[in-house]
Amino acid sequence: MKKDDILEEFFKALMAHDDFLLSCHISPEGDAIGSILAMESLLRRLGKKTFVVCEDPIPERLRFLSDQRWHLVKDVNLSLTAFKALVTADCPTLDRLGSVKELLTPDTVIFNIDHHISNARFGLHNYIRSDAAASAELVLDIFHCAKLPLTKEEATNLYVAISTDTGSFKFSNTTIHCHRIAAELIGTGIDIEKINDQIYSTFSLNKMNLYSRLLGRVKTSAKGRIAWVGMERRDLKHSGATYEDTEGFIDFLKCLKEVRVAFFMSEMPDGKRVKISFRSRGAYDVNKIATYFQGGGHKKASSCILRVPLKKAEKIVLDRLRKEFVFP
Ligand SMILES: [Mn+2]
Repeated sequence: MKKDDILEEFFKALMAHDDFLLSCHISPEGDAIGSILAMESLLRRLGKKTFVVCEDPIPERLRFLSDQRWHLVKDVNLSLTAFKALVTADCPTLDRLGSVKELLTPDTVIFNIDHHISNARFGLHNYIRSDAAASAELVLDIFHCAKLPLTKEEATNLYVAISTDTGSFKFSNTTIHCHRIAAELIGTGIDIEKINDQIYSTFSLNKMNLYSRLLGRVKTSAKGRIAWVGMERRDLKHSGATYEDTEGFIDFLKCLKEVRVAFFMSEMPDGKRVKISFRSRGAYDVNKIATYFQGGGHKKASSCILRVPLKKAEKIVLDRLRKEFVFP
């Protein structure tokens, strides 16, 4: 089926339902949040009953998006019988919904909107395009289908989604189409200076202090082609920073001139697991590394979790990188 036919059919199926639960993956980021909030608004404007529920809250730096509609699964007593349909966005598997998955019944009709190449196509209706830089591109397609002009709030949600998934229109997934979409969104009159400042350039002093500790500890190998930092729980305690504050540190680490692969290891709250984020430059596919450790993501940005102490995680990851990649 052609892309347009798939979209039309997806939209038609959506319109056949009246009540929607909307959700995305645990630890939601810009694309998941922006896509779900815009989708919720679209369905509501079309006269549908909607309810957004997620395992985790919107992170602090994205709290300027309208979060009054964002409900945590632990706070709501949902008898799902009222909701016959579920819309997911940016969620590659049902397991990534976390405890929201437990709200589903065998009869729940699932609408799955995503751009992950690894998407498990778990929906009865799937609108998946791995050529899209963000799931929000697909949500915008649905707006076009509905022939609804975007409100400023919806445009802000979609702009944040695409901006964050393309690293502020800098990653290699940024296409002409992304810029055309950005132009359409900016055309609604959204304040991109304010949005960008809030997403990328607003640090607390505690976050600065955390970065300062971590930057004093950068390690490199393979003539600087690999760079990494390990963060212990006590780094957060000493700096007063939060896990959320560590987001973006990996992109900073990748700035090192010679680096081809950078990784950031973060000791998790239980002290028993380590979350590892990868970034790469050039042809190095770090999705392969993350997938090897049962994680995932994209070619140049991925992550996984290892159930070992920090020191051991460092050794395991370095061994894998040296096995998988040849560094000039
Ligand atoms: Mn995404």
